[in-house]
Amino acid sequence: MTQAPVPLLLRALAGETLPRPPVWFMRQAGRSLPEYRELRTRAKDFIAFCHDPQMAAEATLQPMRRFPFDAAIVFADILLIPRALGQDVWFEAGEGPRLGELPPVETLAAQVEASTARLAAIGETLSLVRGQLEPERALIGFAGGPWTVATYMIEGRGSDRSAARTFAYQHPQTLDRLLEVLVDSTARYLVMQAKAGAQALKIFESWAEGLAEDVFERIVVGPHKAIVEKVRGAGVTAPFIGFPRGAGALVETYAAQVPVEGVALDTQAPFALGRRLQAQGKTIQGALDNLLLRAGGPALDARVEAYLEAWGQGPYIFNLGHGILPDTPIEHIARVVERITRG
Ligand code: 1CP
Repeated sequence: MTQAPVPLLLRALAGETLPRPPVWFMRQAGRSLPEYRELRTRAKDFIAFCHDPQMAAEATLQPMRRFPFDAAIVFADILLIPRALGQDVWFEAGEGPRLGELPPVETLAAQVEASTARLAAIGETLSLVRGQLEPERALIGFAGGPWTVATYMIEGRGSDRSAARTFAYQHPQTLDRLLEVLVDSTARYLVMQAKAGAQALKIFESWAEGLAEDVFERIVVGPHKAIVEKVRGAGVTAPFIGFPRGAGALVETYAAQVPVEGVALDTQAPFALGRRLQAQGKTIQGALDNLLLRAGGPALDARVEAYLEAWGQGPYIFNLGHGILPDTPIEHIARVVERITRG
């Protein structure tokens, strides 16, 4: 019997430098694909879509059929957690997420155990996808970083986060307690995802920018450490990718303190910073500008070569610095993925 091949993504996260990096793209499932837009018309709304395992599995697999990506990411959203904790969440067509009033934190805390059961459909999606995905392609589960999720819960929508940051200064104890509740429910959710078939776990801290170092350590580093420790404590060995987007120089503080295997870098990350993290034993992921992917042309080709040269000598996962934009030409995606997988 021949042994199943270990997916390149998992080899990279185990610290291996490979002949070519594995590649996947944030938001690879979704609005840039016509087949996604067609599928989307069949769902009552976005939340119902995420909680329908058949449809969500189909959305997860669509980009895998079209492109030779090395990993799939489960179709879901970071805002499923606040909903599972009892705060209203809905999506306004063409605008984005909206959340109802923030319930008292202890009311949310009482829902932590129930929240995991309310997210069972995402586990079913993962099992369905794992059953259909080739063994050499990895399946990624994810959740939002507690601070990022808290910004939506506090602001009630996507925003510049100024109200949430003000809240962090004016009500530090309430914020810390809210983050604790989110750490608990997120850790349980990620354990459930790993048990259902997720082979790597990503924490999207999309709004980590603009925080002073001590605040960053308190509201980003601490909660991420706690999540990883809880998930590990539950016996899960799947590697983690942490994505403190916008953290700038504090990415190094993050990498030094959070026991994640992989650190995802955003578009501003200098080559030298990536190499330092590799030298410190982290696998890095990133960091192509999603605007450059959309723009295409010689500048895109040149930048792809530059990343391969700068980061290809250490453990590296090729990806974007933020998610694919809806109007990105499919040929641009195909061209970059072809270049990376050609080696
Ligand atoms: O109209 C539609 O079809 C919904 C658009 C959409 C999609 C396809 C939303 C609403 N979420 C998703 C899926 C999604 N969200 C995935 C699926 C897997 C993949 O990457 O292909 C993932 C990983 C997310 C994660 C997510 N949701 C993040 C973190 C990553 C990031 O982009 O920074 C955030 C911030 C969200 C919130 C959210 N959900 C949807 C939107 C439009 C937003 C952003 C709103 C804002 O700008 O504040």
